[in-house]
Amino acid sequence: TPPIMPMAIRFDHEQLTLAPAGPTLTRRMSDLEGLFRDEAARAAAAAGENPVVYTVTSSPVPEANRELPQSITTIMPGTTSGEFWMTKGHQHPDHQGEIYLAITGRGGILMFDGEQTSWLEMLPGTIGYIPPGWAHRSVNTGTEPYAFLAVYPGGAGHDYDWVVEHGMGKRAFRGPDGSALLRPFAE
Ligand code: S6P
Ligand code: ZN
Repeated sequence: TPPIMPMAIRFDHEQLTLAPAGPTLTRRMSDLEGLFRDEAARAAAAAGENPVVYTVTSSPVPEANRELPQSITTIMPGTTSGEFWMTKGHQHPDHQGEIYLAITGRGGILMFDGEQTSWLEMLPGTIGYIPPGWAHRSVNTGTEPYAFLAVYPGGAGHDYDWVVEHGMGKRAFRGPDGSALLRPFAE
C-alpha cells in the first residue's frame, strides 16, 4: 500500500460525517449480546425492531502502527431497562492512551482499569483523556444523539473480550431526575 499523504478531512457538524471517509460500522441491539444488565430485554429488542444503537465513521487514515487514525461515534438516545445505551467497550491490548472530543449531545466515558472505575461527563467541547490501561465505554446520557471524535494510535486495536471477562466496574442508569446514576456492575 502507498504511504499515506497529508490530508484535510472535512467534518460536517450537522450530518456528523467525514469526507473523505473510511469504513463505517453500525452496531444494532443484536450486536450487543450480554452487555446490558437486563440481557432478556436486550434480546427482546434485538428480536423485535433491532434498533441501531451506535455508528462509527472512520477517516481514511488506516489503523496501522505509527498512524494516528480518528473516528466519529454517534450513540442514539435510549435505555434498556433503565440502562443508558452505550458502546461495547474495549481495552487496547498494548494499553495505548486515547483522546475523545465531545461534539454534540451529552454523554459520559466509563473507564475501568481492573480495579478502579472512572466516569467523565462529556458535553460538547469536553476533551476526555483515556490513560493507558483503562478500558473505555461511551454512554449516551441525554435525549439526543451523542457524538464524539476519537483520536487513537493506529496500532491500538480493540480487545472486547477483556470487558466481557472483567466487566466495567459500574453501569450507567437513568436516575429519577434523568441524569446518570452509576451502579455496581453486577447489581
Ligand atoms: C477506538 C475508539 C472508538 C470506539 C468506538 C466504538 O479506540 O475507542 O472509536 O471504537 O467509540 O466503541 P467500541 O467499544 O464498540 O469499539
Ligand atoms: Zn479505544
